[in-house]
Amino acid sequence: MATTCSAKKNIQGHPCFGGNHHKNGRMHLAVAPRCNIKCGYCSRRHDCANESRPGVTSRLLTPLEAIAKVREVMASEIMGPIIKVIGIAGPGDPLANEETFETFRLVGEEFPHLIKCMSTNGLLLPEKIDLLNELGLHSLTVTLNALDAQVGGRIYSHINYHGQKYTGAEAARILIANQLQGLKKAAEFGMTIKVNTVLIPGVNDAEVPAIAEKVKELGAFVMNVMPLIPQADFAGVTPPSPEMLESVRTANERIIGQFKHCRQCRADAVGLIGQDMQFAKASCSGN
Ligand code: CLF
Ligand code: SF4
Repeated sequence: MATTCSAKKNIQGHPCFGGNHHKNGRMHLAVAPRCNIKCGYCSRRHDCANESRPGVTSRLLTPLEAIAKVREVMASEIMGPIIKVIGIAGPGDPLANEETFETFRLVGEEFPHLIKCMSTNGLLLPEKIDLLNELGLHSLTVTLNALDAQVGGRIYSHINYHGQKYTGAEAARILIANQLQGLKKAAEFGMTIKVNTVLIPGVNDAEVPAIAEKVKELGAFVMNVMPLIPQADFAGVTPPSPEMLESVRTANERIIGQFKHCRQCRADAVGLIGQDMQFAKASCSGN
């Protein structure tokens, strides 16, 4: 039986959770290629389209390559003092890849002072949250785009769950239930939680206030409403205008804090948010 109600884990300075993002940076390790769901805005050519930009490709790392890269970056005079967070955010879903856990283990052993952060679609969160807690995960992002399974069914074409493929609203029902259950457990473990919601005009915009209320109630700390990047099934959808995004965030702010500095960064981003040393592709997966 898992223990609950742990002390809050220290994420002071985390640039995606209110820390100084002009001073503190993060390093993403692209160790997680596989995904277990299909979001309508995800183009497999670009993988985790939650936060990808088209036309870029990634270089995957094994856990041993990843820890070697952390060593290299932390030894750098310029980057070493900047990096406060090690994140795993794709290019697929971190929880669908065993490499994620091995990588966090290696990072925790060698760099215990760094904040460990992960972003997921949440499908496997209830069954993996104990392991993430044992590995010392500090902060967690869950990408949650709907509470209503009918709306979710328009966003997720299918999920692969315990060897079964589910489609439409049935798939969304399972996914949403697991996201909420996993989020609640993560909060009980003292993790600091952000919820990413991809704003898809005409599909889930009406859901956003209810998502904000629900995740706040379950223990989330902040919400990141992200504009749709139109591609794949949603290639024909007009993304939200900056004004629409701003008004949704402002309305949401009355319910839960809003993170507004997201740059929809890549699975192998290194450095300050928006000023990365290198680019390859999607991150903060769905992740
Ligand atoms: Fe990376 Fe995501 Fe952790 Fe940040 S990113 S796993 S919470 S350390 Fe940050 Fe990048 Fe936006 Fe993500 S700016 S895409 S919100
Ligand atoms: Fe793509 Fe991420 Fe959704 Fe998986 S969770 S389908 S990688 S956007």
